[in-house]
Amino acid sequence: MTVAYLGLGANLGDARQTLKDAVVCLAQQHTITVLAKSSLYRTAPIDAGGDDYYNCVVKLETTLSVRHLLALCHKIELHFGRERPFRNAPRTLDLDILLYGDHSIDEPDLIVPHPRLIERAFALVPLVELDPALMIPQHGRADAFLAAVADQRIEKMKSPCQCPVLNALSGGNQEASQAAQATKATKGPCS
Ligand code: A4P
Ligand code: MG
Repeated sequence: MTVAYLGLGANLGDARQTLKDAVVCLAQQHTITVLAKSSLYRTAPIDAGGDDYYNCVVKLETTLSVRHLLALCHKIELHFGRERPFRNAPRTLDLDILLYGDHSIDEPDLIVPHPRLIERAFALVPLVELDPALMIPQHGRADAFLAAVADQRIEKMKSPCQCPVLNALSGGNQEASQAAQATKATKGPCS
C-alpha cells in the first residue's frame, strides 16, 4: 500500500460537479481507498487561459504501482471528456499525481513529486489543508512554500456539499474509508 496525493483541476463544463464525481469515481476503485479530500477551491488560471479553475486534492491509499495509477488517471480523465488540443488548454478534468509515497521519479512521461507543485497555490494550498506538516521529497515541508505563492488568487468554496460520501471524506475522519468502501461497485463507468 502506498499513500499518494492527486491534484484535481477543471475549468470546462460543470467543473465543480466533475471534481465531485471524479472523487467518487476514485473511491469506487477496488485498488484505491480515498482517505481524505480537501475543500474545493476556485482559482485563477496560472500559465493558462480560459475561465477560473476549480481545484482540490485527494489523499489516497493504493495497491497500484505509480505507472498503473497514472494510467488510471488518464482513463478517468477520458471518461470525463478530457481533450488536449494544446498545452494547458481548458479542460473538463485534469488528474495529476502530486506525490506517491516518498518516491522521487524523473522519467520523460512521469515526474513525481509533480514538478510544478511547489510553485502553484492551487495544488499547494489544498495539500497543506489535508496535511499541515507534510514533507515533499527533495523539497522539505510543503507549508514552507506557501508564502511564495501568496499572490496567486485562490478562494475556498464555502457551500456545503450535499454528497454524504464526499462529506465523510472531507477532513479524513474515521468513517471516510468505510463510506468510500460502501460506494465501490463491481461494475460501472469508473470501476
Ligand atoms: N506527467 C508527468 N508527470 C506527471 C504527474 N506527476 N502526474 C505527464 C500526471 N501526469 C504527469 O499531462 C501532460 C503529461 O504529463 C502526461 O502525458 C503525463 O504522462 P496532461 O494531463 O496532458 O497535461 P497537464 O496536466 O496540463 O500538464 P502539466 O504539465 O502537468 O500541467 P500543469 O503544470 O499541471 O498545469 N491553473 C489553475 N488555476 N488550476 C489548474 O489546475 N492547471 C494547469 C496545468 C495550468 N494552470 C492551472 C491549472
Ligand atoms: Mg495532468
